[in-house]
Amino acid sequence: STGTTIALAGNPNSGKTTLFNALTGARQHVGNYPGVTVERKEGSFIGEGQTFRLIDLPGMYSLTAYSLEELVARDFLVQEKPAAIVNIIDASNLERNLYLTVQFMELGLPVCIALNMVDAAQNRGIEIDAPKLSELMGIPVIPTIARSGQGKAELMQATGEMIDTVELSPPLIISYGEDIDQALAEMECEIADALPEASYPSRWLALKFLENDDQILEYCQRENADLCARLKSIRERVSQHISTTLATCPEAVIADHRYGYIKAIIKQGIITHHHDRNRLF
Ligand code: GDP
Ligand code: K
Ligand code: MG
Repeated sequence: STGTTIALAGNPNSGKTTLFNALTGARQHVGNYPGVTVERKEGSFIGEGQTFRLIDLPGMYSLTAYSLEELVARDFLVQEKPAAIVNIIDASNLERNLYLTVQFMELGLPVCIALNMVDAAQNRGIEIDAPKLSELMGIPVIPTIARSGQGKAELMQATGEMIDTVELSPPLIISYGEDIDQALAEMECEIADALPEASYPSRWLALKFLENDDQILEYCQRENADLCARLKSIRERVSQHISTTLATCPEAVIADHRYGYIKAIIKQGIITHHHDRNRLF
């Protein structure tokens, strides 16, 4: 299919395929990603004045790929660089789902949130303040019910507007504490110098390197073995220090700070719990 490419991405069971079906109807086809048995679903959404090529990516929890599905989804995002990610989120599990959102934003791709399953959340007494979440995250947040198609037109409209207005979506920069921030800055400079044509943002490569991402390690080794050795020694140094002072590893510190970033946003009154009085008796 043709048109601007948009990836539908999110945790497993957030409603990606349901939303994909609602948006594409019969205009879809199914294949496989090269060399693997992971299903590749592609379709088109035809809106007013614009056509989008939609990709229903396999479910993922993290951009550090642990499963084949996650690897396929991650590779698609970093290699094919879609014009936007529509990030489908289960409104009942906001904090856990936003862990992936934050990683998309760190990669620097434009992200529009489909706050899905708002019907199920409401039934459980959970209400999310979408405009406020949008303001605090700095990205569009559109409530949807993929099962009924509710919100799908608004979602595509917001995504189209985002693509049209975002010239350059600067990657989100989270502070990971002094040790890691300093190591990241050093690594970022090394990478920018040694791999000016890299297909990933330098800071993102540095972050993945500190997170011990096998594919990224192999990539750096392949592209520039000297660089890889220097990055390894920086990581070794910061790992030693974190191990001595905090008795943990860089990956854990990075995950903690990402959750800290998300918790700080959620704390500002994003979620309201309505207690169902009837259930008390
Ligand atoms: P995927 O794994 O992200 O592709 O998720 P699916 O599209 O397969 O959906 C997982 C389950 O959630 C299915 O049973 C869907 O029918 C259901 N589902 C999807 N969207 C909604 C929604 O907005 N509201 C409700 N109540 N259920 C939904
Ligand atoms: K599923
Ligand atoms: Mg699916």
